[in-house]
Amino acid sequence: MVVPSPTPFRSKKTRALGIPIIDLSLDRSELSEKIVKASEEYGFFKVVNHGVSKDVISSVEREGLDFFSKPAFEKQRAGPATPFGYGCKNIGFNGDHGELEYILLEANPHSIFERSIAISNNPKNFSCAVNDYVQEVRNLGCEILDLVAEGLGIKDKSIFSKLIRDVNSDSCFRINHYPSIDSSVPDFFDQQYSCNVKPTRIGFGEHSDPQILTILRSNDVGGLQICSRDGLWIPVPPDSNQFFVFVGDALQALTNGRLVSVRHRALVNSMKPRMSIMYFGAPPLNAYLTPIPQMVSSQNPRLYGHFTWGEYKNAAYSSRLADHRLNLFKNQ
Ligand code: GA4
Repeated sequence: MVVPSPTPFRSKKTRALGIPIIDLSLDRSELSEKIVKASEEYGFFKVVNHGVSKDVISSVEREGLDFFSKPAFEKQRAGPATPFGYGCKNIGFNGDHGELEYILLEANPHSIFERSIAISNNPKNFSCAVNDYVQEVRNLGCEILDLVAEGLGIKDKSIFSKLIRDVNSDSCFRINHYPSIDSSVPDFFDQQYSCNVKPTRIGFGEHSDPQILTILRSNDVGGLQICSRDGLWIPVPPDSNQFFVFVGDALQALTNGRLVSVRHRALVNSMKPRMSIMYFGAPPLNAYLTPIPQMVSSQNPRLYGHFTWGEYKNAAYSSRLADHRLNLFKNQ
Protein backbone atom coordinates (compact mmCIF):
# COMPACT_ATOMS: atom_id res chain seq x y z
CA MET A 1 0.00 0.00 0.00
CA VAL A 2 1.49 3.36 -1.01
CA VAL A 3 0.56 6.56 0.82
CA PRO A 4 0.71 9.91 -0.96
CA SER A 5 3.30 11.67 1.24
CA PRO A 6 6.87 11.07 -0.03
CA THR A 7 8.57 10.51 3.33
CA PRO A 8 7.23 10.46 6.88
CA PHE A 9 9.27 13.41 8.13
CA ARG A 10 8.37 15.68 5.24
CA SER A 11 4.65 15.19 5.52
CA LYS A 12 2.82 18.21 6.89
CA LYS A 13 0.96 16.01 9.32
CA THR A 14 4.01 14.71 11.20
CA ARG A 15 6.24 16.29 13.77
CA ALA A 16 9.26 15.24 15.79
CA LEU A 17 8.54 15.44 19.51
CA GLY A 18 9.94 14.00 22.68
CA ILE A 19 8.42 10.67 23.56
CA PRO A 20 7.86 10.28 27.34
CA ILE A 21 10.65 8.22 28.89
CA ILE A 22 10.03 6.25 32.06
CA ASP A 23 13.11 5.23 34.03
CA LEU A 24 12.12 2.25 36.15
CA SER A 25 15.05 2.85 38.52
CA LEU A 26 13.41 6.03 39.83
CA ASP A 27 11.65 6.38 43.14
CA ARG A 28 8.24 4.63 43.11
CA SER A 29 5.98 7.57 43.84
CA GLU A 30 7.63 9.75 41.19
CA LEU A 31 7.47 6.83 38.77
CA SER A 32 3.79 6.09 39.22
CA GLU A 33 2.92 9.74 38.68
CA LYS A 34 4.99 9.91 35.48
CA ILE A 35 3.50 6.70 34.09
CA VAL A 36 -0.04 7.94 34.66
CA LYS A 37 0.78 11.31 33.08
CA ALA A 38 2.32 9.67 29.98
CA SER A 39 -0.64 7.27 29.72
CA GLU A 40 -3.12 10.15 29.94
CA GLU A 41 -1.34 12.43 27.49
CA TYR A 42 0.08 9.98 24.95
CA GLY A 43 -1.09 6.47 25.84
CA PHE A 44 2.51 5.61 25.06
CA PHE A 45 5.99 5.75 26.60
CA LYS A 46 9.46 4.30 26.42
CA VAL A 47 10.80 2.29 29.37
CA VAL A 48 14.47 2.31 30.35
CA ASN A 49 16.16 0.30 33.11
CA HIS A 50 13.49 -2.33 32.50
CA GLY A 51 15.42 -5.29 33.89
CA VAL A 52 14.62 -7.71 31.03
CA SER A 53 17.70 -9.82 30.35
CA LYS A 54 19.67 -9.19 27.15
CA ASP A 55 20.04 -12.93 26.53
CA VAL A 56 16.31 -13.47 26.62
CA ILE A 57 15.83 -10.66 24.09
CA SER A 58 18.57 -11.83 21.75
CA SER A 59 17.38 -15.47 21.76
CA VAL A 60 13.89 -14.52 20.66
CA GLU A 61 15.28 -12.10 18.10
CA ARG A 62 17.49 -14.87 16.68
CA GLU A 63 14.50 -17.23 16.43
CA GLY A 64 12.53 -14.55 14.60
CA LEU A 65 15.33 -13.83 12.15
CA ASP A 66 15.83 -17.55 11.48
CA PHE A 67 12.16 -18.01 10.75
CA PHE A 68 11.72 -15.03 8.43
CA SER A 69 14.86 -15.93 6.46
CA LYS A 70 13.27 -19.25 5.42
CA PRO A 71 11.82 -19.75 1.94
CA ALA A 72 8.14 -18.81 1.62
CA PHE A 73 6.86 -22.39 1.30
CA GLU A 74 8.48 -23.34 4.63
CA LYS A 75 7.04 -20.33 6.44
CA GLN A 76 3.60 -21.11 5.04
CA ARG A 77 3.64 -24.42 6.91
CA ALA A 78 3.05 -22.37 10.07
CA GLY A 79 0.05 -20.54 8.60
CA PRO A 80 -2.40 -19.14 7.78
CA ALA A 81 -2.88 -16.74 10.69
CA THR A 82 -6.57 -17.36 11.55
CA PRO A 83 -5.75 -15.53 13.74
CA PHE A 84 -2.78 -17.54 15.08
CA GLY A 85 0.04 -18.81 12.89
CA TYR A 86 2.06 -17.23 10.08
CA GLY A 87 0.59 -14.33 8.13
CA CYS A 88 1.86 -12.55 5.07
CA LYS A 89 0.34 -9.18 4.11
CA ASN A 90 -3.19 -10.09 5.30
CA ILE A 91 -4.21 -8.48 8.60
CA GLY A 92 -7.35 -9.66 10.42
CA PHE A 93 -10.36 -11.03 8.54
CA ASN A 94 -11.87 -7.97 6.90
CA GLY A 95 -9.62 -7.11 4.01
CA ASP A 96 -6.79 -5.15 5.69
CA HIS A 97 -3.32 -5.50 4.23
CA GLY A 98 0.17 -4.31 5.09
CA GLU A 99 3.70 -4.69 3.79
CA LEU A 100 4.71 -7.26 6.39
CA GLU A 101 4.85 -10.87 7.40
CA TYR A 102 4.32 -12.04 10.95
CA ILE A 103 3.95 -14.79 13.49
CA LEU A 104 1.03 -14.45 15.91
CA LEU A 105 0.78 -16.83 18.88
CA GLU A 106 -1.26 -17.26 22.03
CA ALA A 107 1.06 -16.37 24.91
CA ASN A 108 0.79 -19.58 26.91
CA PRO A 109 3.45 -22.31 27.05
CA HIS A 110 1.21 -25.08 25.71
CA SER A 111 0.09 -23.21 22.56
CA ILE A 112 3.58 -21.84 22.02
CA PHE A 113 5.02 -25.34 22.01
CA GLU A 114 2.26 -26.74 19.75
CA ARG A 115 2.79 -23.95 17.19
CA SER A 116 6.56 -24.10 17.37
CA ILE A 117 6.49 -27.55 15.75
CA ALA A 118 5.38 -25.94 12.47
CA ILE A 119 7.59 -22.87 12.93
CA SER A 120 11.01 -24.22 13.79
CA ASN A 121 13.25 -27.21 13.06
CA ASN A 122 14.07 -27.04 16.74
CA PRO A 123 10.69 -26.47 18.43
CA LYS A 124 12.17 -26.82 21.90
CA ASN A 125 14.60 -23.94 21.33
CA PHE A 126 11.92 -21.78 19.73
CA SER A 127 9.34 -22.38 22.44
CA CYS A 128 11.86 -21.90 25.28
CA ALA A 129 13.04 -18.61 23.77
CA VAL A 130 9.47 -17.32 23.35
CA ASN A 131 8.28 -18.56 26.76
CA ASP A 132 11.21 -16.99 28.59
CA TYR A 133 10.61 -13.73 26.75
CA VAL A 134 6.86 -13.74 27.45
CA GLN A 135 7.47 -14.46 31.12
CA GLU A 136 9.96 -11.60 31.57
CA VAL A 137 7.99 -9.11 29.53
CA ARG A 138 4.75 -10.06 31.29
CA ASN A 139 6.47 -9.33 34.61
CA LEU A 140 7.51 -5.95 33.25
CA GLY A 141 3.90 -5.34 32.16
CA CYS A 142 2.61 -6.28 35.63
CA GLU A 143 5.12 -3.94 37.27
CA ILE A 144 3.93 -1.11 35.02
CA LEU A 145 0.26 -1.88 35.70
CA ASP A 146 0.88 -1.91 39.47
CA LEU A 147 2.47 1.53 39.12
CA VAL A 148 -0.51 2.72 37.06
CA ALA A 149 -2.86 1.59 39.85
CA GLU A 150 -0.70 3.35 42.45
CA GLY A 151 -0.53 6.52 40.39
CA LEU A 152 -4.33 6.52 40.08
CA GLY A 153 -4.60 6.22 43.85
CA ILE A 154 -6.21 2.76 43.78
CA LYS A 155 -5.81 0.71 46.96
CA ASP A 156 -5.63 -2.70 45.27
CA LYS A 157 -2.46 -2.15 43.29
CA SER A 158 -2.84 -5.48 41.45
CA ILE A 159 -6.29 -4.54 40.11
CA PHE A 160 -5.01 -4.46 36.49
CA SER A 161 -1.97 -6.75 36.67
CA LYS A 162 -4.00 -9.67 38.02
CA LEU A 163 -5.93 -9.71 34.75
CA ILE A 164 -2.84 -10.46 32.68
CA ARG A 165 -1.30 -12.76 35.33
CA ASP A 166 -4.46 -14.91 35.37
CA VAL A 167 -3.86 -18.46 34.04
CA ASN A 168 -6.73 -17.88 31.62
CA SER A 169 -5.37 -14.56 30.39
CA ASP A 170 -5.96 -14.18 26.63
CA SER A 171 -2.60 -12.48 26.01
CA CYS A 172 -0.73 -12.97 22.76
CA PHE A 173 2.72 -12.67 21.26
CA ARG A 174 3.66 -11.39 17.84
CA ILE A 175 6.76 -10.90 15.71
CA ASN A 176 6.39 -8.55 12.73
CA HIS A 177 8.89 -8.49 9.91
CA TYR A 178 8.80 -5.55 7.49
CA PRO A 179 11.10 -6.25 4.56
CA SER A 180 12.83 -3.15 3.16
CA ILE A 181 11.33 -1.72 -0.02
CA ASP A 182 12.17 -3.85 -3.01
CA SER A 183 14.89 -2.08 -5.04
CA SER A 184 12.83 -2.77 -8.17
CA VAL A 185 10.12 -0.37 -6.89
CA PRO A 186 10.83 2.81 -8.83
CA ASP A 187 11.82 6.01 -7.00
CA PHE A 188 9.74 9.04 -7.81
CA PHE A 189 10.66 12.66 -8.21
CA ASP A 190 9.83 14.86 -5.21
CA GLN A 191 9.08 18.33 -6.65
CA GLN A 192 9.52 20.12 -3.34
CA TYR A 193 13.01 18.77 -2.68
CA SER A 194 14.05 18.19 -6.31
CA CYS A 195 15.29 14.69 -5.70
CA ASN A 196 14.33 11.09 -6.23
CA VAL A 197 12.76 9.36 -3.24
CA LYS A 198 11.30 5.94 -2.50
CA PRO A 199 7.51 5.91 -1.99
CA THR A 200 6.32 5.70 1.63
CA ARG A 201 4.72 2.34 2.34
CA ILE A 202 2.44 1.35 5.15
CA GLY A 203 3.76 -1.73 6.94
CA PHE A 204 0.93 -1.91 9.49
CA GLY A 205 -1.87 0.63 9.19
CA GLU A 206 -3.23 3.00 11.79
CA HIS A 207 -5.04 1.35 14.70
CA SER A 208 -5.24 1.06 18.47
CA ASP A 209 -4.54 -2.22 20.24
CA PRO A 210 -7.63 -3.81 21.81
CA GLN A 211 -5.83 -5.32 24.85
CA ILE A 212 -4.84 -3.80 28.23
CA LEU A 213 -1.28 -2.94 27.24
CA THR A 214 1.27 -3.77 24.59
CA ILE A 215 5.01 -4.02 25.14
CA LEU A 216 7.10 -3.65 22.00
CA ARG A 217 10.77 -4.09 21.28
CA SER A 218 12.26 -3.63 17.80
CA ASN A 219 15.59 -3.74 16.06
CA ASP A 220 17.33 -0.42 15.36
CA VAL A 221 15.24 0.33 12.28
CA GLY A 222 12.66 3.12 12.45
CA GLY A 223 9.11 3.10 11.14
CA LEU A 224 6.87 3.21 14.21
CA GLN A 225 4.72 6.32 14.53
CA ILE A 226 2.20 7.27 17.18
CA CYS A 227 -0.68 9.65 16.73
CA SER A 228 -0.76 12.58 19.14
CA ARG A 229 -4.01 13.83 20.67
CA ASP A 230 -4.11 16.63 18.10
CA GLY A 231 -3.92 14.11 15.28
CA LEU A 232 -0.27 14.50 14.25
CA TRP A 233 1.98 11.54 13.50
CA ILE A 234 5.04 11.41 15.74
CA PRO A 235 7.92 9.21 14.51
CA VAL A 236 9.35 7.09 17.33
CA PRO A 237 13.15 6.80 17.14
CA PRO A 238 13.97 3.08 17.36
CA ASP A 239 15.93 1.74 20.33
CA SER A 240 16.72 -1.96 20.36
CA ASN A 241 17.79 -1.87 24.02
CA GLN A 242 14.55 -0.51 25.42
CA PHE A 243 10.85 -1.26 25.41
CA PHE A 244 7.88 0.80 24.30
CA VAL A 245 4.54 0.56 26.07
CA PHE A 246 1.15 1.24 24.47
CA VAL A 247 -2.06 1.72 26.43
CA GLY A 248 -4.74 -0.49 24.87
CA ASP A 249 -8.52 -0.02 24.53
CA ALA A 250 -9.24 -2.36 27.48
CA LEU A 251 -7.25 -0.13 29.85
CA GLN A 252 -9.04 2.92 28.47
CA ALA A 253 -12.37 1.22 29.28
CA LEU A 254 -11.24 0.06 32.74
CA THR A 255 -10.12 3.59 33.65
CA ASN A 256 -13.33 5.14 32.26
CA GLY A 257 -11.38 7.00 29.57
CA ARG A 258 -8.81 8.54 31.93
CA LEU A 259 -5.96 6.66 30.24
CA VAL A 260 -6.14 6.68 26.46
CA SER A 261 -5.28 3.96 23.98
CA VAL A 262 -2.82 5.26 21.42
CA ARG A 263 -3.34 5.05 17.68
CA HIS A 264 -0.17 3.98 15.94
CA ARG A 265 1.16 2.62 12.65
CA ALA A 266 4.38 1.27 11.17
CA LEU A 267 5.95 2.48 7.93
CA VAL A 268 8.35 0.39 5.90
CA ASN A 269 11.95 1.54 5.90
CA SER A 270 13.22 1.89 2.36
CA MET A 271 16.72 0.56 3.14
CA LYS A 272 16.60 -1.89 6.04
CA PRO A 273 14.22 -4.58 7.24
CA ARG A 274 12.46 -3.85 10.52
CA MET A 275 11.56 -6.54 13.03
CA SER A 276 9.40 -5.85 16.06
CA ILE A 277 8.36 -8.18 18.87
CA MET A 278 5.16 -7.54 20.80
CA TYR A 279 3.51 -8.89 23.91
CA PHE A 280 -0.19 -7.99 24.14
CA GLY A 281 -1.44 -8.30 27.73
CA ALA A 282 -5.14 -9.23 27.80
CA PRO A 283 -7.64 -10.35 30.47
CA PRO A 284 -9.42 -13.72 30.45
CA LEU A 285 -12.26 -13.86 27.89
CA ASN A 286 -14.96 -13.78 30.58
CA ALA A 287 -13.51 -10.79 32.49
CA TYR A 288 -15.65 -7.64 32.45
CA LEU A 289 -14.06 -4.39 31.29
CA THR A 290 -16.27 -2.45 33.70
CA PRO A 291 -14.69 0.85 34.79
CA ILE A 292 -13.20 0.61 38.25
CA PRO A 293 -15.42 2.48 40.76
CA GLN A 294 -12.68 4.99 41.68
CA MET A 295 -12.74 6.31 38.10
CA VAL A 296 -16.49 7.00 38.08
CA SER A 297 -18.14 9.99 39.75
CA SER A 298 -20.89 12.51 39.03
CA GLN A 299 -18.27 14.63 37.19
CA ASN A 300 -17.02 11.54 35.35
CA PRO A 301 -20.08 9.42 34.57
CA ARG A 302 -19.64 5.94 33.14
CA LEU A 303 -18.53 6.23 29.53
CA TYR A 304 -18.95 2.61 28.46
CA GLY A 305 -21.52 -0.19 28.86
CA HIS A 306 -21.10 -3.57 30.54
CA PHE A 307 -19.11 -5.97 28.37
CA THR A 308 -16.49 -8.69 28.64
CA TRP A 309 -13.06 -8.86 27.01
CA GLY A 310 -14.42 -11.76 24.91
CA GLU A 311 -17.23 -9.54 23.57
CA TYR A 312 -14.80 -6.73 22.87
CA LYS A 313 -12.38 -9.05 21.13
CA ASN A 314 -15.16 -10.40 18.89
CA ALA A 315 -16.10 -6.84 17.97
CA ALA A 316 -12.44 -6.11 17.22
CA TYR A 317 -12.13 -9.08 14.89
CA SER A 318 -15.34 -8.04 13.11
CA SER A 319 -13.98 -4.54 12.50
CA ARG A 320 -11.49 -3.00 10.10
CA LEU A 321 -8.02 -2.22 11.42
CA ALA A 322 -8.50 1.56 11.55
CA ASP A 323 -11.95 1.50 13.18
CA HIS A 324 -12.54 3.23 16.53
CA ARG A 325 -13.91 0.08 18.15
CA LEU A 326 -14.40 1.35 21.67
CA ASN A 327 -17.00 3.85 20.41
CA LEU A 328 -19.32 0.90 19.74
CA PHE A 329 -19.46 0.31 23.51
CA LYS A 330 -20.10 3.91 24.57
CA ASN A 331 -23.10 4.72 26.76
CA GLN A 332 -25.64 6.89 24.98
C1 GA4 B 1 -4.05 -5.12 16.68
C2 GA4 B 1 -3.20 -5.61 17.86
C3 GA4 B 1 -2.67 -7.05 17.68
O1 GA4 B 1 -1.61 -7.05 16.72
C4 GA4 B 1 -3.80 -7.99 17.18
C5 GA4 B 1 -4.26 -7.45 15.84
C6 GA4 B 1 -5.31 -8.27 15.08
C7 GA4 B 1 -4.63 -9.11 13.97
O2 GA4 B 1 -3.67 -8.67 13.37
O3 GA4 B 1 -5.14 -10.22 13.72
C8 GA4 B 1 -6.36 -7.26 14.55
C9 GA4 B 1 -5.93 -5.88 15.12
C10 GA4 B 1 -5.02 -6.23 16.28
C11 GA4 B 1 -7.11 -4.98 15.56
C12 GA4 B 1 -8.48 -5.25 14.90
C13 GA4 B 1 -8.61 -6.61 14.22
C14 GA4 B 1 -7.78 -7.62 15.00
C15 GA4 B 1 -6.54 -7.18 13.05
C16 GA4 B 1 -7.88 -6.56 12.92
C17 GA4 B 1 -8.33 -5.98 11.82
C18 GA4 B 1 -3.33 -9.44 17.18
C19 GA4 B 1 -5.04 -7.76 17.98
O4 GA4 B 1 -5.40 -8.38 18.96
O5 GA4 B 1 -5.77 -6.75 17.42
